[in-house]
Amino acid sequence: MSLDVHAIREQFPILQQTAHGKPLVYLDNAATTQKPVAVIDAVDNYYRTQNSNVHRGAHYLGDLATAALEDARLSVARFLNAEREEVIWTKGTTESLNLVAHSFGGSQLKAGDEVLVSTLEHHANIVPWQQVCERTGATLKVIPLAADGSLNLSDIDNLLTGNTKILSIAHASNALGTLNPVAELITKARKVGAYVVLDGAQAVSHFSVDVKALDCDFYAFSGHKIFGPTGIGVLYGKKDLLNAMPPYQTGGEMIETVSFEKSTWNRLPYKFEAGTPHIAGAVGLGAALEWLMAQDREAIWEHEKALLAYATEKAKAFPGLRIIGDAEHKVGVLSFLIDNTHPSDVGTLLDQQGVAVRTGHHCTMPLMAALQIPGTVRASFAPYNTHADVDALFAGLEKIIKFL
Ligand code: 7TS
Repeated sequence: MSLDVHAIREQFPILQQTAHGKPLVYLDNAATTQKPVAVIDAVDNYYRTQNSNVHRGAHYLGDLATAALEDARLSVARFLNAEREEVIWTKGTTESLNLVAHSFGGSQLKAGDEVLVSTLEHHANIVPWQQVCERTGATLKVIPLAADGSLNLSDIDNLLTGNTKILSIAHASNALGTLNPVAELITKARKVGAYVVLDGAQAVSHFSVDVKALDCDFYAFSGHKIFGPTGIGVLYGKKDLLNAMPPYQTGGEMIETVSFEKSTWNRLPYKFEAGTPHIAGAVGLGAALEWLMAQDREAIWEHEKALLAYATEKAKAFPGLRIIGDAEHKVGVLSFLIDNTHPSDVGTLLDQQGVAVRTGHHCTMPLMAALQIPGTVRASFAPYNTHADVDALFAGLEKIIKFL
């Protein structure tokens, strides 16, 4: 069944507006996605009818808010095929990865150990590991890049060794769209006894992810990149690992008992949720995941692949355009450069025509260095994008070429 894109678009009110007097063409979905009415209404309803603090059992509204927060957690658990207590609320992928790096990495790593990441990681999956390696004496190692923007795995058996304690890798690349062979990498990591962390920020909105089938140890994603609110995200972790880890942040909610001599920790998942959580955000994310799970996800994946293939074909025919990252397996991201133009100029001129893309290094400076480019222009697709959006992008580029 093909996707009814028109029916999907109607559920995203923001797409109906204009930008600089032109119909809005939103192609910056890798930065953040737009929100369907189901999410906007869930957040609105939460503040209108349920708002209270949670887990205090104090009164009627407190019970409603707690139930809403915990129902949202159940939605995440169902979405990832995880257990309820394996779902930790965070601010987003960045905080999720910091939590794993500092709590798990910080307690596991010692001098001589290695953490393996890849060249195409977002800074959020590099810098926390760098910090923890510095603190523990472990070494950060890097999987190199192949010419097409996929990972060069020719030397993987020398990189992933008995010294590798943690492999932390993007499920899909934000800058290039490359879909990494995570199943194969997890199998290899298991053989040397390494733990696996997946940065799912650019994966979960595109296709279904089953953490049990993948058998990863940790999985991180952000609400705002999957049709939910900003400021809320998820860390999935295997229960036995989470139980053995020290808390990341301390304070209210995450404790069992506190005295001036000693404090003890709450059970999972609360041990990792110090302070009042972003309740409305979690409710919105729960609604976003329920909305997405009610869609035909296979059809969404096929639709996005078709958009990418259409855009790639147009890009290849466009004079002076160089695609950056043309791996065989990709999510709907088209990164490119145009001869004799600067990415930010292209972005600004596209914006004037109502077309939203992102330009720059996309928080992947080591990747840009490896590619020897300062940045790219990036168009990234969501289920509500159409072939007409791709046409608008290329019509915009035609005008820019004439102008520049
Ligand atoms: N990991 C990946 C793969 C990402 O794409 C991003 C955000 C992050 C981590 C961090 O997520 P956050 O929600 O905590 O900020 N990527 C982008 C992007 O490509 N453009 O803007 C944000």
